[in-house]
Amino acid sequence: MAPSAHLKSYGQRALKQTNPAAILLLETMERKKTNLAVSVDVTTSADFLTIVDAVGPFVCLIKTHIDILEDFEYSLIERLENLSLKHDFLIFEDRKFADIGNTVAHQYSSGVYKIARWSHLTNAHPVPGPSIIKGLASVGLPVGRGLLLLAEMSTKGSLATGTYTEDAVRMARLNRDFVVGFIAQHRMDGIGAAPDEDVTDEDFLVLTPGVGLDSKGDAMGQQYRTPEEVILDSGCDVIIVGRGVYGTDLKATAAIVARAERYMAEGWAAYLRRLV
Ligand code: S5P
Repeated sequence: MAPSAHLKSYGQRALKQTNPAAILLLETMERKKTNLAVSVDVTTSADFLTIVDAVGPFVCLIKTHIDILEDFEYSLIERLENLSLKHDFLIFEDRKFADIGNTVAHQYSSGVYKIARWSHLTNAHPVPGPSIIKGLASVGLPVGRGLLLLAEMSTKGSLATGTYTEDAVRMARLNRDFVVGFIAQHRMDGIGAAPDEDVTDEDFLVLTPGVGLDSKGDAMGQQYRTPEEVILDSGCDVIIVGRGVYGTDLKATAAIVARAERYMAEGWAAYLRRLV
């Protein structure tokens, strides 16, 4: 396999990307010296905005599940965008699209959430085949958005392994303008390439959930690895941390900030160790 692009700095890698969302993300990581994304999986707008404001200084990316907010109103998006400008982070709606191209195009552009308007990155399961990328790209590409394919999952017993993962990478390779990388547990460069296929310059971003410092998993199949295992050993680019940062007491803002700082420091130290 070719020497992996991930041994270069995030800033150097930004220069080689063509998708605007991928460039913005890598530049932000370099500028803020963070590879931490926080997944703010809470159910009220007040908690959501308080946590985003608290962790904003320490993250390159905020990951949302916008549909779990019980009191969602579209005005929340403007407040989220203001925080994204205030703290200099990107937004990733973890929508996990999984339908035919025509349907996902509507789900991405329309409905209550109008995801493509505000989310720099979103993701999709490759299960329907390349048509899902075509549908999402028809909405997202003209407005500079990027897509991540779920090539692997963090959960016990995940079916996204082996040839499924390889096929996901092949699909991405054929849609390099819009697919900027993967939700995965390992680096994906060169996976599934034909022997005569030149993938030397390949540089897909790998964003990795299932990260925890104080726990190995939860009661519902989630599995955690440390930032060092994810960034240094597995060559991933971004650690995605949810409960490890926001914890169980959503009002304990000082503790949330302290945990965000800790994950940021661990993720960045692991990245510095892998740079050659
Ligand atoms: O394989 C995956 C893919 C995703 S996007 N495993 C995951 O856990 N996720 C998401 O990452 C999940 O939906 C949740 O929002 C976050 C992990 O949260 P945590 O609280 O377990 O860190």
